[in-house]
Amino acid sequence: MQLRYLLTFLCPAMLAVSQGTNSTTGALGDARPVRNNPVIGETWVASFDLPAVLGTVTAVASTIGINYTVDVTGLAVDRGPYKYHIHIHPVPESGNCTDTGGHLDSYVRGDSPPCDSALPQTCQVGDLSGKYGTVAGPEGLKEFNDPYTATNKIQLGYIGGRSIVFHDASGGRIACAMLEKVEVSTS
Ligand SMILES: *[C@@H]1O[C@H](CO)[C@@H](O)[C@H](O)[C@H]1NC(C)=O
Ligand SMILES: *[C@@H]1O[C@H](CO)[C@@H](O)[C@H](O)[C@H]1NC(C)=O
Ligand SMILES: *[C@@H]1O[C@H](CO)[C@@H](O)[C@H](O)[C@H]1NC(C)=O
Ligand SMILES: [Cu+2]
Repeated sequence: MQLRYLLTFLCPAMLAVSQGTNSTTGALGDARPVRNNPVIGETWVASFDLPAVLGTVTAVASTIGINYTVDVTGLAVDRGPYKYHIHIHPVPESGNCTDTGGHLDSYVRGDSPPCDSALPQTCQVGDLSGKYGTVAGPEGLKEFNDPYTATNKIQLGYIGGRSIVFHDASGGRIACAMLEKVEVSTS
């Protein structure tokens, strides 16, 4: 009798809690905006030199997160739309994009459900095309601010040692390049 009472009391309450929970939020919560990049304007670049993806993805440290410019060409229109992400590992000597590992997922939300671009804070931090749109080809041109990635090492969304990977419509990793800090010459 007591147990039965407990269950009828608890179940609606649990249901209410689970409905209120945002199912796409990561285990560590929603991504939080980065406001402590050490040098505003610090620039990182991933350079793509294949005919199928030629150009750059540039990341500039901003007061909140990072400003990105995607500027590539060569994308075959019949293989698009193309996704592009920050993956967690560097590109190996061999150039094999498989070795760049999975998406930068600092808040541990997993690949599914897919990113809802209306709620970018709930997406995988590295899912740039999910948050800001795919590119169709032959050019891929995008400019956006992503509040959740960082040039500050202590931040979950730190981009150092990561790679940018382009995927065709089938999901294949057609090109990858490391994000590298642009050293400013002082001469
Ligand atoms: C998901 O979380 C965001 C805040 O991060 C909130 O704005 C949105 O309403 C939530 N969605 C649902 C279905 O609870
Ligand atoms: C980043 O972009 C915003 C506009 O989206 C701009 O106001 C800001 O100055 C840019 N930051 C840098 C460091 O370029
Ligand atoms: C890339 O690496 C993966 C996993 O190690 C392997 O299965 C695949 O054959 C490699 N691709 C090439 C082109 O070497
Ligand atoms: Cu990817």
